Amino acid sequence: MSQPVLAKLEKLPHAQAEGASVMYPPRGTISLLQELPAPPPASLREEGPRETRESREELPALLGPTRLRSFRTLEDVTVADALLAHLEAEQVETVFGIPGGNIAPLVQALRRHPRMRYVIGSHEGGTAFMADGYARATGKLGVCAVTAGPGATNALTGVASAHLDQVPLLVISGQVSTERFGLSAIQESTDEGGVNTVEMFRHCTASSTAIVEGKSFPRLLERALKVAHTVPHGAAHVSLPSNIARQKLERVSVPTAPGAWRGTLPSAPASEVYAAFELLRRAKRPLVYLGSGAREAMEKWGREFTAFVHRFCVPVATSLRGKGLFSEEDPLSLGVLGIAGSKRAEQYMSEGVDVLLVLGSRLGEWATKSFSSLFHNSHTVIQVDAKPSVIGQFLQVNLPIVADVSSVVDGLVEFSHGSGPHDERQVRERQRHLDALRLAHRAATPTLPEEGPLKPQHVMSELNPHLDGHTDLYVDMGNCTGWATHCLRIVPPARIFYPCGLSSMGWSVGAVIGGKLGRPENVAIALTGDGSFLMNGTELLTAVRHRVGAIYLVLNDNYLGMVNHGERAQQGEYPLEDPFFSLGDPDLVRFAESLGARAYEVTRPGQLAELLPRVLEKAESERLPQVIVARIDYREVPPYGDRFSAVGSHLPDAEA
Ligand SMILES: Cc1ncc(C[n+]2csc(CCOP(=O)(O)OP(=O)(O)O)c2C)c(N)n1
Ligand SMILES: [Mg+2]
Repeated sequence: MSQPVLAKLEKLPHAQAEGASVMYPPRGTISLLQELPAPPPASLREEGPRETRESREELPALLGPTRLRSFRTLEDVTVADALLAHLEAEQVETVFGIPGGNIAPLVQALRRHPRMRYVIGSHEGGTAFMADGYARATGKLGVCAVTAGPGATNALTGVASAHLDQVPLLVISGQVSTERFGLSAIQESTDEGGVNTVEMFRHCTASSTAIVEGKSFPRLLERALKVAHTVPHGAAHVSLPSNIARQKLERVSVPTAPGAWRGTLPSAPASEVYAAFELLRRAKRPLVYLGSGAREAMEKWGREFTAFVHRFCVPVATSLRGKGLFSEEDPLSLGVLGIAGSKRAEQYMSEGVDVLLVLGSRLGEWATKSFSSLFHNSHTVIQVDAKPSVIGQFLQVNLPIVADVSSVVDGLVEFSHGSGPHDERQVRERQRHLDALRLAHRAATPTLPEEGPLKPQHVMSELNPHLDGHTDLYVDMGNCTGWATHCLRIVPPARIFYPCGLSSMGWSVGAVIGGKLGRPENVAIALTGDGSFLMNGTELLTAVRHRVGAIYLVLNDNYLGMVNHGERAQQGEYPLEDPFFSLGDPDLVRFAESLGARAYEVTRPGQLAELLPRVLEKAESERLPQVIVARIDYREVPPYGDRFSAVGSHLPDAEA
């Protein structure tokens, strides 16, 4: 915060940063007034509960970038209504899930709500994926509301997936009425009966809480929201018994704007950023490695960061989940370093790196090419992460920085304004080397045959020119993960998202719906395999019912291809054609059409390039899901490298 703003703040004796009983500065001292909080939902007005404002006529003021949080008091509302008022303050307009008796009061409240919609999916797992996609596309909270028992157990995979990918998600699961606890009521989800869903979610969320009476509800809900939003983001679960959801609250205080806990991560100490800057500036063979934890930083400082690395000629690689955070068309981009990553990133790394700056990557298996010894060629390692426990988990780190990644990027940029490269000649040499590396790899890239069977590489090269501007690509788990990572060149603001934390198949099929609903102005494309598509493909119906113009590109090889290839690489016993991993060759075009989607098939090189412009246009004009089934050559294997042989094997020797 700048000094003038601080000084201004200090002069206002009654101003507090946050709190329910904020005292506001006297009228006239502040020129900028915060906009009025939203009016109460029509349903609340109709039903009669009264709303009062805790604030005076004077509303909280804007002080530079600092906004005081304000609250309104709802009177005589149900817990379910209060919950929605909280979500509205978080600017959530869509909740995903499937109804059931034990979540009915919340679903009814959603149905009555004038500004929020409840998107009912086909399977709770799919709806949790939708909430995940919604959160990724919008940066807001993803919310999923499911019933007790099977609703919760079905949602589990999607919730775990979001949590492991650090996506802010709230899952509210229904629960039988508290007076029925211990009676083996239908779908009771406690220790005394059924599956204890609070315990179940505890293992795959950052917090899992049972609400057992109305008064503590706002506090517990707010706590769950804080946990989901605190960096690293994650999932939070709240179990809401039906009688508590219906309980009337005489008075409840509800915020009118998103929680103030966002963006409150500690900034890196200037001395540490300076050390990182000097190490990079003096390095002979530096490398910046961006993980998904650098997403916010790149969205904020991407342009400045690009200017910074160009000034010092520092090459940039990304993890798979960080793909596209730095333009892959930039001459300093080495692409993805990791499983199915780029050969030139690998080569640069194998020649030795004297300073490796890791921004927002925990360096897990995807990111390190199955814990490749390549990474041990780095002399000095700087790792920046908001979460201390991930620092140093794979590499010994010489300069650990526990802080907001944005603050480090911002700091590096700031320091660069005061000084140039340490050794201009060294920089020019590096530039020449990187140019040569790029040209050599370009020359070594095989050209694709124009005739013959459609290969996944054709699909990628025909898709790539359409991933421009505001396109969000949701990549599933399967061979599409490898193909997208290896072949696509992502240039921001286009974005690519993966479900690598849990690595669950079927994620993209739901995520693309949530993403498109959250950001309708963006083009939303799911890249998936036929097995994954079959897992969650009934969600097409959800997209049709809600007029979601999501695009699906299905790599149809009629196999659980990644597993088929992997088993073959490890065992070598069965041919790829063995029916053991095949999918029975269903007609995916007719399947998609039967659910109301538009569907197309491509079987030859060139067809996708011709079809895509029409499909992109139709997705927007018809607002219906568009499914392109690409019948690909099942024999093509993405360049997974050691991953196939590493499954179940020992770790590579660190000294190797
Ligand atoms: C929910 C889930 N089940 C099983 C797996 C293991 N698995 C990883 S990829 C894969 C095959 C995916 O098949 P498909 O979607 O057809 O993609 P392909 O690899 O054939 O392109 C399987 C079974 C998984 N990752 N997630
Ligand atoms: Mg397949």
